Amino acid sequence: MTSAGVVRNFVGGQFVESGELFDDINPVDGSVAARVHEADESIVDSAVRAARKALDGPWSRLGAPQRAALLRRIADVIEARFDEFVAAEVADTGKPVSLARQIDVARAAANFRAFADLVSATGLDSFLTELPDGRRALNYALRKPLGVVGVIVPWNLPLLLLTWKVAPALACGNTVVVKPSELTPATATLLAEVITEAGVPDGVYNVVHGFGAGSAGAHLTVHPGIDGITFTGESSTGSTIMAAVSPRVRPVSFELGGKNAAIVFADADLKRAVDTLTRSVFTNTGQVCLCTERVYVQRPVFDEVVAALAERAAALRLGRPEEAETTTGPLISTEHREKVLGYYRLAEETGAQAVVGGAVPRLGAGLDGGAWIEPTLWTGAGNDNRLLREEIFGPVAALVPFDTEDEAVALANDTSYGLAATVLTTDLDRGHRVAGRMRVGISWVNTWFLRDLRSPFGGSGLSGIGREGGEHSLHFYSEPTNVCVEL
Ligand code: NAD
Ligand code: 6OD
Repeated sequence: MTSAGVVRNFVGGQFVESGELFDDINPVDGSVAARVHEADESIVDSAVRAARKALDGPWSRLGAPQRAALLRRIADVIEARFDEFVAAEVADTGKPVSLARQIDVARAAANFRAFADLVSATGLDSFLTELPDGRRALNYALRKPLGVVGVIVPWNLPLLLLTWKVAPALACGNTVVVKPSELTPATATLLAEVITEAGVPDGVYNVVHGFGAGSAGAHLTVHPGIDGITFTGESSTGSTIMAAVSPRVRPVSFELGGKNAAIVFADADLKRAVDTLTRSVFTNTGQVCLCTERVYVQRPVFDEVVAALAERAAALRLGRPEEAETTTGPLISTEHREKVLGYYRLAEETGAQAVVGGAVPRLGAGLDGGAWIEPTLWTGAGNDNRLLREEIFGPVAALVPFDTEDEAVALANDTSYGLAATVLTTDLDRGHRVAGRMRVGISWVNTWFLRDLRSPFGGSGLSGIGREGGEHSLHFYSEPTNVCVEL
């Protein structure tokens, strides 16, 4: 697939070229990681047709235990080719090798195993019906796949987010056409080799490359052969996709943007709180939808938390992904850096103080063509400042003092997003109470991004529609048919 740095589409079990190629840029130094074949309308159409044919072919005759066995085999092959996946993910994103190993690729294998286990163990409703007139019936539900599912995913955790959707879709017997981000096409394509090697029939997993509007993404969303769309990305893109599928009334599952808050109470274990914030603000250079960008700190410990977090931010090591001491990679692209730098300028214009960072670092050694940016913390901005209202998606947070629990809850909930929150306290009653009052899909207490793949995942408000994870994924990727047998 990526031989000689060329990335192709994957349709009906074959790698497919097109007339148009675009560059896949390595954000570490701006070099070209690969040349990518962009899928035009006819390639997208052939991918959807291949998926439809596979849906009605031998794949449809496999039961859940057989599909689960294939999913486990996929996980085994990912692990056997672990280093290839790490290298591909790192070349596309510039993230530290350690991060790609611990989060991205490890979770890809875990996603396939989790949904193999789940689909093997989960039943559906059955009722013995006894009507007042004496008739009796057995009602039971069969799980049917949704059909051909379009899977559109972003660049920040490319393989993790792709497999989070592909694994349950295949577990439920669907076929998929996936559209990875134009910025990170490699691991979705490598997965095509793995899926074939694991013995999954041709056409079950297809990959089309390209951009959104006017390209593969948009072609997929308007294709009449698509039975549902699962999407992770920006809220505004979710809105465009919803409009594109609405004439055909297809189901959508959306995991969208966030403007996540952390609340630090004065009774928190401050060392643990600062450790947690260091992860929640700066992991993956702040490019995780769950990352904290607003930190509300109770006034008696405000200065101490600001100083300690600034010290941790200053100690982050920006550098080449393969160097052991590197903690922090570049942003995904220089275009994205322009957007993030717009907020650095906004901070200056609105009188917010950068207690650390605030600029583009000069790293030298061939890295200056990359998308590097300094991890940055601001004070002196309030909830009315766009710094605290808009998703920035960089290694940044604004810290704001508060006095009472009610005030902290009101500040944290004062947003149009609703993805995740983190509550830091040693008072467990308060932890449960405040976590439950957060208007979000995921509320953590004294931790961040600790995941159980059986639990519901998704967002409220602008952060999404629906929940995936565990049985919630099975609900989206399948449709129950009720059978009623009079006894
Ligand atoms: P994006 O919305 O720009 O792109 C995501 C995907 O959609 C890409 O594959 C892109 O090519 C495609 N796309 C863009 N326009 C399209 C269109 N008109 N039709 C069809 N497809 C289209 O998002 P991004 O910049 O790649 O990713 C960052 C965003 O993703 C952030 O907002 C982040 O919060 C969000 N995100 C959310 C979650 C979550 O679970 N809630 C997880 C990761 C990222
Ligand atoms: O952990 C997951 O399952 C998940 N969907 C994480 C999303 C992270 C956002 O960037």
